[in-house]
Amino acid sequence: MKSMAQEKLSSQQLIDLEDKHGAHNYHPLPVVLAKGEGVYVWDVEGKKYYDFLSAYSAVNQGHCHPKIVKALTDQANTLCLTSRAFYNDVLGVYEKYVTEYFGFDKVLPMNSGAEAVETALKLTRKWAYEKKGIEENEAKIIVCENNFHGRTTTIISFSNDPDARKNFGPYTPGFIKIPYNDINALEEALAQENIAGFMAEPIQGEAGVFVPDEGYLEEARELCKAAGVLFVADEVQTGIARTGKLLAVDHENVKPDILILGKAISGGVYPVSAVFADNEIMEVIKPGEHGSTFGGNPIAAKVAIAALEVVKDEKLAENAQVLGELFRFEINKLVDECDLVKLVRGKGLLNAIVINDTEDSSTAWDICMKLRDNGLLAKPTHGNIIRFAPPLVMTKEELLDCVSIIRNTVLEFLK
Ligand code: IF1
Repeated sequence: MKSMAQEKLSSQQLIDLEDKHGAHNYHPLPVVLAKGEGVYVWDVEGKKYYDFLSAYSAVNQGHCHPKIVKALTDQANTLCLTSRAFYNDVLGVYEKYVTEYFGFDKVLPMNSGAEAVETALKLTRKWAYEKKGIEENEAKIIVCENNFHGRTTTIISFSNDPDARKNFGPYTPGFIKIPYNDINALEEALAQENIAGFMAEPIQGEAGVFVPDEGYLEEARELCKAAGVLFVADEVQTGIARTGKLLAVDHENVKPDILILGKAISGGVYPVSAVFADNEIMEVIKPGEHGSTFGGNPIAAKVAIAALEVVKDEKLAENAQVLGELFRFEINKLVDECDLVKLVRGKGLLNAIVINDTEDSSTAWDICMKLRDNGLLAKPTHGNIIRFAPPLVMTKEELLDCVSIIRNTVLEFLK
């Protein structure tokens, strides 16, 4: 008698298992994936799809990239985890590689994006007390409305998304919310007392791919510098070539004081995140003041080096830039052709379409269900917005094939 783990289960059986035994903290599109390769994924029944979400921009290098998987398996067969109680022969090599790759003196390695965001917040506060001279426990950090920086209690304390925040109190104090892409609001907030930092996504992903005005990031950086406030860029979703440059801040030649990376720094093969800063900031963290069991482990380090080499070797930023322009050009034809798609926006291969319906309508979801039937996987962010973020290894032919799937699905939807 085969155990359940051995017998081949159907999609529905697997959905039922998750429903019965797993917390219901997600509402996935009803498709059960079993294999991934490059821009493609296959479901349990063998149906092939284009992946147009890339695990929320973690799989920029494409599914199961052979070079990254080899780095994982080679290291996993050598030395998986030492903890930071001891040195190992990988971490220092990785730290040199990534700090030179992104142009900072130092890196603090963590695992998830939220952990890296929390690390950046702690670093900003500690710097404010020990270098800027703000009175202890009085530091304030400016954040933007409609932000998404992760799911920890402190991070959701400054979220204005009721789903992310409700009934998780009491909340962490010390944050000031301002409208995104509003330089005057930032200037006013910076004039307040005890401001330690300003943290923002260079493009607001979950909010619906909101690209700020040209010059916003540069002006924000200048204002922070003038005010003696740290500019913290959360590039967990926009980083690693996703928006057509290595980092989204590169579009404006802005170097943040603190850079936060996650997701595709590992190509989606292993949980890796990192916080970068120069010595004057990073030196406030002393031994025993911050850490993580798995942070910077040998597998994470080797996987991240391989994933970042792929970004350069395969010119993924350049490809994202070119294909992103082509995608928006083609989808704008659809905007002109039918009322259902109000607009398309984004940078590089981080894009979204706004559906011409109310936020609480099921239209965006229904369109994603039909896209699934037509062989393309995407998912709405909020209500009437569908994010489109394929792996950056996509070819022009594959992208145009996806555009025709999206176009035919929307037009079919109108019938
Ligand atoms: C979910 C989307 C949401 C992020 C930014 C930090 C983190 C994220 C800019 C935290 C994570 C993920 C989380 C995942 C869905 C996805 C997401 F925008 F990417 F689509 F939710 F907003 N900073 N984003 O985008 O990184 O701890 O997840 O590694 O929680 O549903 P993490």
